[in-house]
Amino acid sequence: MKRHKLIFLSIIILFFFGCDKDENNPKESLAESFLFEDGFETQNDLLDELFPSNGSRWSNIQQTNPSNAINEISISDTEFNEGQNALRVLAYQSDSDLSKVDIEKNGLNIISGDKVTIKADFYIVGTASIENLLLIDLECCSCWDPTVGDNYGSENQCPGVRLMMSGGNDFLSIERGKISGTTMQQTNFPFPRNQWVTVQWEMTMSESENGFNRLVIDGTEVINEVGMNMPNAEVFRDVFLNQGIDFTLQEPTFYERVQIGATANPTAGNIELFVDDFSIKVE
Ligand SMILES: [Ca+2]
Repeated sequence: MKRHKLIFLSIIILFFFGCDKDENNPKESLAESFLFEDGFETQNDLLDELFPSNGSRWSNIQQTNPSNAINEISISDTEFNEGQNALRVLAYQSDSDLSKVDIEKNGLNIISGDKVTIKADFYIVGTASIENLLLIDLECCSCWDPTVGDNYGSENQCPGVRLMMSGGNDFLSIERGKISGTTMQQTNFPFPRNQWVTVQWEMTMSESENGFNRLVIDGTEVINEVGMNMPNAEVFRDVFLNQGIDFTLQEPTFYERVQIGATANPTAGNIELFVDDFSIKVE
């Protein structure tokens, strides 16, 4: 009897594994996937509602004010693209301090090989040049070498990839400076202003050149390039060695947080923008 049961069990196990093998990518079907979605909906238009104590929504606000103004972040009930609310940010022009105001979700665990899709709607007010404005940052602060500290400038201590306006004005591009990569640029599709625009950023994560990077604006693919999109231990070691600094990228290397809003405003003016219908999917 026992032996029969074992054989029966084995057949069942084989059957299930067999099913997995029949799929195109058995690894993908077994891997845990992560999805965080937030449309900035609230009961009373209060920013606090985005930070419930159970951690199910956002983690915190990142805000750096220029010396003579205070940036703003709030819930809008007049401009939105989904539901009845959106996030509004107003980042004043930078001076000696780099002006920022954005919202952050942390606790992510994005590693090499993961397929990441970040999607959000933006409404950027005005038609002035917004060259160098940063909208989304994906970062790993935990991978920074703690013994190096801020000798290299505190601004760079969270390596990662970002979406940045480029090409002389408002051509949204994939910026990789903080991982010592070049910017993946496009100058075919200016960012529409004073209207809602859907941005989709897809990546297959890699610390080598075989990473995948795709950017879609309002359904138009503007970037589709292979290339590194995670910090590479060897690259970091070499870059820092050039400055006489001994740097060890911390392992395991993973992106732990995403920020969205005016994650930095190095433009020549004040930036008012709205964000709605955010999602990040990790497969
Ligand atoms: Ca909404």
